[in-house]
Amino acid sequence: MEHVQIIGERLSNMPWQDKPEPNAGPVWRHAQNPIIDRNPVKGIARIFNSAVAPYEGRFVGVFRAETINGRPHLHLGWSDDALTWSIEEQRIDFTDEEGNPCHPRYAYDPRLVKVEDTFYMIWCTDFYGAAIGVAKTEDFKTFIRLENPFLPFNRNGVLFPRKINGNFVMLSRPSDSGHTPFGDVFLSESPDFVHWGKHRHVMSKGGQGWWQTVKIGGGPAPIETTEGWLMFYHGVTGTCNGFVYSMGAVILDHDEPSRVKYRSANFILTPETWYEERGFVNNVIFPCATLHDADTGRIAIYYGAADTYVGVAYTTVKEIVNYVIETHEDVSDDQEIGKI
Ligand code: BMA
Repeated sequence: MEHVQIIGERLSNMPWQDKPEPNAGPVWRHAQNPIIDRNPVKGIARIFNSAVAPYEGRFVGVFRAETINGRPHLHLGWSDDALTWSIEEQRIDFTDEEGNPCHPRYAYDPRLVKVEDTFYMIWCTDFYGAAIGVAKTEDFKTFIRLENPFLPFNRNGVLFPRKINGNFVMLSRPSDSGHTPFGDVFLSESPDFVHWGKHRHVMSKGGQGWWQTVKIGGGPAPIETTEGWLMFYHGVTGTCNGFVYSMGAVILDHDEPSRVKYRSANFILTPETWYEERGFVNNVIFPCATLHDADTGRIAIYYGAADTYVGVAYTTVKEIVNYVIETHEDVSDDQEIGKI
């Protein structure tokens, strides 16, 4: 696939480092990782599993901040280079659609996705148990919570960056309210961001390898490419010492994204460095966002490391799409439309 390209905007000021050695895998780490260390801001013990986006020439982030009483909330941050972040001490102030204060009791694993002129935040919220919360903003000053899209229990809500066939499309991973020892990725559509339906199964845990046998969950918003929707996701295996979270990559069909076109049989990043192997929860790589440049095909992946740090890893659209195609495996009925 010599000519695969990102369909989207240019982003020449995104962070970038060349592949350190030609034989390295398809994804390589930022040499100065982690980019966010412990105790980054007064009152916040750890920041990880967070989302970033370009905004008005610089970068904005929605950060999962574990406060010093252990409860996670969402904090805004700003950066000129998307590597050094200034994170606000106060958590994001949400209101409902009538302007009344409407704070989530907790909030974690945010995604931040621009569709048309609006930024949507999607996170795991408390809705009589773990469920998906959503909010919108146009200026990063006012944040309006919208109706929770799905019933509990659910996590890993990931919005596509444009409507498909006229509808918003959101991935999710039905779960339990605890540490969920199961889980596949599903998709739902909405014409108005209120009514969600046309639910489809997208992809199953499993495959020949052992790295994604327990559960999988969507990661950053899918990237539109000439080969389909490129999505990074997390895959989880169980060991004597608990779960291990690795990163995988999949390409979904352009018009019917519940169909998997190609899915790598291998993880593309697994805990290997001190900041991924050792932290509040050992052995976790949890991708939540990308920055990418349609001109060069460069992709920077933002991931939480060991539920403690934020790391960045790089690839190019050509490198990763070719890798996924070359290492493709059929898993279960992934290639079906997912309606039974
Ligand atoms: C998941 C989520 C993530 C976390 C992961 C590993 O269930 O809670 O926020 O990174 O577990 O602890």
